[in-house]
Amino acid sequence: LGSRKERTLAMIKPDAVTKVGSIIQMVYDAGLIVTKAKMTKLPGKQAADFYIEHQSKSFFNNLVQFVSSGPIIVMELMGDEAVSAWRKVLGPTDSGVARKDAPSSLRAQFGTDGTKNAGHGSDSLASAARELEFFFPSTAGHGPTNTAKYQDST
Ligand code: DGI
Repeated sequence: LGSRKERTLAMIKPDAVTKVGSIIQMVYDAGLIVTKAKMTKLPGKQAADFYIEHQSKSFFNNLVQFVSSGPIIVMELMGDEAVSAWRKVLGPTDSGVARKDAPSSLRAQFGTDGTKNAGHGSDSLASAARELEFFFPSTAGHGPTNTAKYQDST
């Protein structure tokens, strides 16, 4: 009892890519492991697709513009309650709030404000499944249904 292995999708956003060393240290310090990782760039259309649940929000355009503004690093993390464990490492969504409420969190240390907030983590097991498939699509048995998803341009 008590041990529930999960996978989650972690993203280092463009403003924090140069901090990848410190951030991977935070992953392992939290008891999680990195099981997949890649550096890539998200064109605006794919960023909008990734954040589709927020399309009606006032901050949507800023969000999409920001995450597509430069390279990102996406990782599959694994460990006990990885979804909530990684979100605890991230800290509050707004980096200004994070600096007050969780000063050692990733967003407190490496983010700037409510938009430029250094990192992302899936918020549930269901979104983790969707987001991992988005960045690390399983090819076996899926065929053409994968064509709408992110594809590396390299
Ligand atoms: O899961 P989170 O990233 O912590 O937060 P979320 O899923 O509610 O929102 C996704 C991203 O959208 C978040 O990392 C930053 C941006 N965002 C959310 N709420 C606001 C926001 N950006 C601005 N400018 N203002 C907001 O209120």
